[in-house]
Amino acid sequence: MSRLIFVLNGPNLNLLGKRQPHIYGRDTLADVEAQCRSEAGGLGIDIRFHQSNREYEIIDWIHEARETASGIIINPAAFSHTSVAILDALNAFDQPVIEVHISNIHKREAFRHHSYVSTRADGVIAGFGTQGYTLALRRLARLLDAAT
Ligand code: CA2
Repeated sequence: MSRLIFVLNGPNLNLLGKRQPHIYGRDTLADVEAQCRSEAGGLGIDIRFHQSNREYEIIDWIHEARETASGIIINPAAFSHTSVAILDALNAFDQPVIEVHISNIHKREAFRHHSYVSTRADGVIAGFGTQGYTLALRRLARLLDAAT
C-alpha cells in the first residue's frame, strides 16, 4: 500500500492568514503545507497538497487519489455545506477520508452545521485551528500502520 496522502483545500483557503485571523488564525496556507510536510516526513508519508476555488479541480484530485493514494485529508471549506458532487467523488474513493475544519463549524452559523462530506468521512476534526491537519495526518499514519 502506498504511503501517499492527498491534502485538499477548498475555496478561499488561499486567503488563510491574510483575513479574519480571529476565526482562522494567523497561519497562511503555505505555513499549513510546511507543517504538513514536516509532520509527514516524521511519519514516513508522502503528501500532495492542493488548494482550489474550483469545485471540478477538487473532484479531479479526488479521482487522481483513487489511483495513487492511501488516504485523503480534505478541508472542503464552503463546499462542505453545498457539494453533493464532492461527496459523490469521495464515495468512489475506497481509502480513509478525514475532514478537517479549522474553526468549530458547530459553534458558528446554522448553515455551517451540516456537511455533506461528513456523511462520508471516517473522521472529522473541527475547531483545532490549523493543527487539525497534522492531527489528521497522524491518524491516517496510524491507520496505514495497522493495515500493513
Ligand atoms: O473552518 C473551516 O476550516 C471552514 O472549512 C472554512 C471555510 C468555511 O466556509 C467553512 O464553513 C469552515 C471558509 C474558508 C475561507 O477561509 C478564509 C480564510 C481567511 C480569510 C477568508 C476566508
